[in-house]
Amino acid sequence: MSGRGDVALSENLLVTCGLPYANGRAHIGHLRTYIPADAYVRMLRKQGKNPLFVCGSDTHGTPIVINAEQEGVSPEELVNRYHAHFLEVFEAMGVCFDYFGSTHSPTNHHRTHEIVKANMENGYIYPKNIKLAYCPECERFLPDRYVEGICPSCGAVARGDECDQGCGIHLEPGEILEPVCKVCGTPAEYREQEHYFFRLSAFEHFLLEYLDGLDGTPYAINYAKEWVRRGLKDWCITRNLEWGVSFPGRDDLVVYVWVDAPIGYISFTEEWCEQHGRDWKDFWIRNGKIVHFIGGDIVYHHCIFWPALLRGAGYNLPSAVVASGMVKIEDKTFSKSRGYVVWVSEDYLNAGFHPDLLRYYLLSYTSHTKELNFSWELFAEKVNGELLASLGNFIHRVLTFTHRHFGDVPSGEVDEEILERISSIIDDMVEANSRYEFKQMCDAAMSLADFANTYFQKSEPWRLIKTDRQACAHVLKNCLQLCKALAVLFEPVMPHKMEQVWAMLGLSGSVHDAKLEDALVEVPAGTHIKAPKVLFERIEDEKVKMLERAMRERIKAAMEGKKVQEGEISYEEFSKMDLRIGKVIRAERVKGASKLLRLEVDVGDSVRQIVAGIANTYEPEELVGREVVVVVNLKPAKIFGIESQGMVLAADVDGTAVLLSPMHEVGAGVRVR
Ligand code: B3M
Ligand code: ZN
Repeated sequence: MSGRGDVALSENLLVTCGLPYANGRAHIGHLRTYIPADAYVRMLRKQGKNPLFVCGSDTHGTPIVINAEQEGVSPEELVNRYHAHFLEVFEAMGVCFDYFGSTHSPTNHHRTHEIVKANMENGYIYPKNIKLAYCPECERFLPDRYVEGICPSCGAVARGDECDQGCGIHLEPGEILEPVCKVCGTPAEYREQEHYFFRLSAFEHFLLEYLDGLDGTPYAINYAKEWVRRGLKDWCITRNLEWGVSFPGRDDLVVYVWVDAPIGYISFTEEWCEQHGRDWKDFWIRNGKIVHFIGGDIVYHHCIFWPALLRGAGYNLPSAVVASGMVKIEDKTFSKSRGYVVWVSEDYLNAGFHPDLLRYYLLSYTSHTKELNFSWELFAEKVNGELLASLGNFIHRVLTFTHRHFGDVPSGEVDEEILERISSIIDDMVEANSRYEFKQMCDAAMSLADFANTYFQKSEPWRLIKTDRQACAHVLKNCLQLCKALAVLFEPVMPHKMEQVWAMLGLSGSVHDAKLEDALVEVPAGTHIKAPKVLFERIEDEKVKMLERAMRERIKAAMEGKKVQEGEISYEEFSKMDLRIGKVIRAERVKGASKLLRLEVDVGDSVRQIVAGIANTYEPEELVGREVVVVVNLKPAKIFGIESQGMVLAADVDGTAVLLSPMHEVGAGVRVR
């Protein structure tokens, strides 16, 4: 991390990034948030605004406990391993956090207790008895991902805390139907237990006002307002786990991970301030300006739950939430399990690519809130077509020509026109950065490189050197100033490469410490210019093809693996399913379950009662008399307290169920093959 402790922090400005879960390796999805946040901070530092930039490992929660159990290590060993991994990746990628902590630190345990106790004293956290899934075999309660079952809302298979394969809703403990223990497969029972709830419903009015004044990416903030308007449910904020931050006064319960994780932002501030003689309360109790950079999938937590928790304890509130768009790989939805992923170390750095090339791609590809597609072909095009052809080409030609014909930087004044151009680009970049529009920031800097190439080409120094050495020197003076300006302006985007340019210009100090106005300070006459090194290497087609092949092979392997995991079935196994045509004779809504209908279906030899998650697509009356396809030998199951004696088959069109029906009437009970 950057050793900037001695630099005075301005206006108690704090910038954070969403904390990476310490249970998996770094991938391009992480960088989608971290690189823009880093560029944002670097740009502020170039304006003399020195924010404190913190992040840290998110070390609690059921996924980590389950992963550790599967790997046969302790959760502590697992999180320490990935904490070190992320530190390495951030170092390599030039992400210059001032501090990268861990939510398992004593400071975070303490701060979490303080904030939970303050909310309890203010009446925002209260105990309540709820029914929880319990495994009689493992003799333990089953929080979150320890349990699987049926989503009460759409009937899909769901996890304890989220209907991740169906309608996507967040499930509170005790809501999932037909719970089964994920560890041993035993059907779980429901047992009463006292847990603690955060009174989120009490903050609706406050949140609507707060969100009206919140800065950041409008799309995310409007989303949050919509959720508040729909009404907020209180959150169960305790879990039956050993690993985590204990709930004050209850050593059998830990706080839900989304309580102690954001509190990590405060704890990391505290830990940095402790080391640098500052007061963390300047940021989190008094008038700090706090900017959270997050992925687009955790807006709810950062715009609703987190400000309410802070408010309930009397802390300062975030000033901005900057949510990045999601990532696609080769135009497919990002998916580690299906192989649509780019691992930062394994796939990128180990392939020999310079970190700054990927930084440039991520920042310049699209607007921060839009979806970013990564493909090796597009990556090569941007490197070869923009970095090498424009920025690298200009700098290399100017330094080579100066080295060959003058050796040192010529004396003389830089043209006013050149300085004005640089100044206007600086204004454009500062303005784009303030709106979190990093593509516009990159494009402005790249437009200076294009201007510089055109100026060099039009001035024809190779002709002037033969006819008017003085005039040639003057052109080079202007071009060297443009090289310096490009180094300063591109530093937030490509810090390593621009440090090289700074050194090739023979400039003292570091480009990291240069302020924007230094772009206008003359490159001192007489500075010796050595023969320059090539700044950007071309990415050859065969390398792209090799990388694309590796990606395809991984996707194929993942698919094979998935098939084996899901279990390919033989015809014999398929024929065990008894599929019949059924005629709907009665249909009605299920009270209290917006997505469920109760049907009575004649399947030839009997009338079956079937509960189906199709209430969003069909009115009950329109189904009576219709023929449908029914799985008649499915084990009966209780859904919303009603015994369902089979399943009607439907196509899932983006979450909407469309019933299957024979091409023409065939009669109830006919077999389907
Ligand atoms: N660890 C990662 C995620 O859901 C989660 C972020 C915590 S930020 C306080 O993106
Ligand atoms: Zn079990």
